[in-house]
Amino acid sequence: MIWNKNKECMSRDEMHALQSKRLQKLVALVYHNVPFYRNKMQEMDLSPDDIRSIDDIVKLPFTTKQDLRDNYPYGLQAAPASEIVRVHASSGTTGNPTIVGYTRRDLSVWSEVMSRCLAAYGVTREDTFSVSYGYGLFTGGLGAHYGVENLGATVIPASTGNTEKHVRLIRDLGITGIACTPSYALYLAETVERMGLTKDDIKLRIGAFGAEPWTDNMRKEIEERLGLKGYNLYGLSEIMGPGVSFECQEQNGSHINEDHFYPEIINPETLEQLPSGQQGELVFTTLTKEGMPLLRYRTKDLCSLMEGTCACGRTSVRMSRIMGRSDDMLIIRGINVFPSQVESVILGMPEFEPQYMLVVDRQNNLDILQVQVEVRRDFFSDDLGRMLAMKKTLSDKLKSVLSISADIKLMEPNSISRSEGKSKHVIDKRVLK
Ligand code: ADP
Ligand code: K
Ligand code: ZN
Repeated sequence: MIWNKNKECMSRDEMHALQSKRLQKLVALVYHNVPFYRNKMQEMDLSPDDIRSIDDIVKLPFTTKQDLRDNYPYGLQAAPASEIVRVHASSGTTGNPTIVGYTRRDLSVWSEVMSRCLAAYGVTREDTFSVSYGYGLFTGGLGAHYGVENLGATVIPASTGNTEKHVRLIRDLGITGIACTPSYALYLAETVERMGLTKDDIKLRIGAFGAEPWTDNMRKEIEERLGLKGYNLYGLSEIMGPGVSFECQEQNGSHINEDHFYPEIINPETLEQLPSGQQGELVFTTLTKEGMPLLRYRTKDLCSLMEGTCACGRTSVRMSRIMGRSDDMLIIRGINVFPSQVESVILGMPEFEPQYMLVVDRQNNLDILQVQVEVRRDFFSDDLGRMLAMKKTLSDKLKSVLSISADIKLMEPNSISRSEGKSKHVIDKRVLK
């Protein structure tokens, strides 16, 4: 089903005109309300009048996560505080999280685009839909939640954790749809089997999977074991949250809600726009956002764009799967983790050498993060209690910075190898089959 035929099946000419009109309005807005953008444009000798169509977007400055960090917390906000009705946060590279404020209209756009995704997956008002992304500061939980409500299906705000209880709810309430990370879906399948149930005991038929990269093999396995059809759901907090793009029944690329989020692919080295079909870094401009609109935000996600009308009837540009990142961000249980966050915690504790290694693995379909760190010679002791206390302090600090638990392995000085190729602080053993 197509939620908003008007927008989703627009002719390319109409879309071009709509995007052009919206970009002009956006540029005028940020020029007047956001000193960061006004300064950047003035430095480039650019005035809002220079932007006449969406094709002029290449003249505009880029925005990076570092810019968000430098302007923490509200420096890039374009709407006055009285207009902001909700705030979400996602991980920053170090220290400060990224803060995103939404106006009432932003929230209604978000629900609209999420409803488009769900309708494309085949969700209807008859469905009971479990949202198993984390609720709270992350955009996953609440973002999907209001999309389900807006569509008119019944939402079960299950969030994450307590998987056995969740499985019982899935069975007892006849839950038909679920939004979660693909790795959590595999863990759920395992839990169903461990509880002595089969896919015939549950009624799940639709899965909305995202927040981390996954493959067609994972899709096949999840579909097989849970007896559902799994669709990709992509998004990021800076741009909105989940709902930026979605797979339709064709499962051939994810349709971008491009009347709201304008996509470009650039070469991450030269920053030049690349033609359709080529792989590079995905960049988004938020065409309608009021709270924190962004010009040409560099997602660091690597993928390609596909043009042409889809067999489903939608005319929007599609994006391929995310093939990797152009930075060192790791996604662990759907949560973004930067090695620099771990580094800053370790540098802040005199007990440790500035030597560490992150070892990421997937056991029983759950991501595991181990942090290996060298203890300074003068802090190394036979006193087990002291060593355990040191471990606990580090573990607590990491948990509060990363929002996920890490298993700490204390190492002797000089035991961590100093050069392991490109990202010498990360060993990622997860194989995306
Ligand atoms: P979310 O809660 O939607 O995951 P975050 O801002 O925490 O939002 O993380 C966004 C990042 O997560 C994206 O830039 C991308 O790297 C990754 N991501 C989100 N959805 C997908 C997806 N469907 N496939 C691959 N990676 C994804
Ligand atoms: K994520
Ligand atoms: Zn389609």
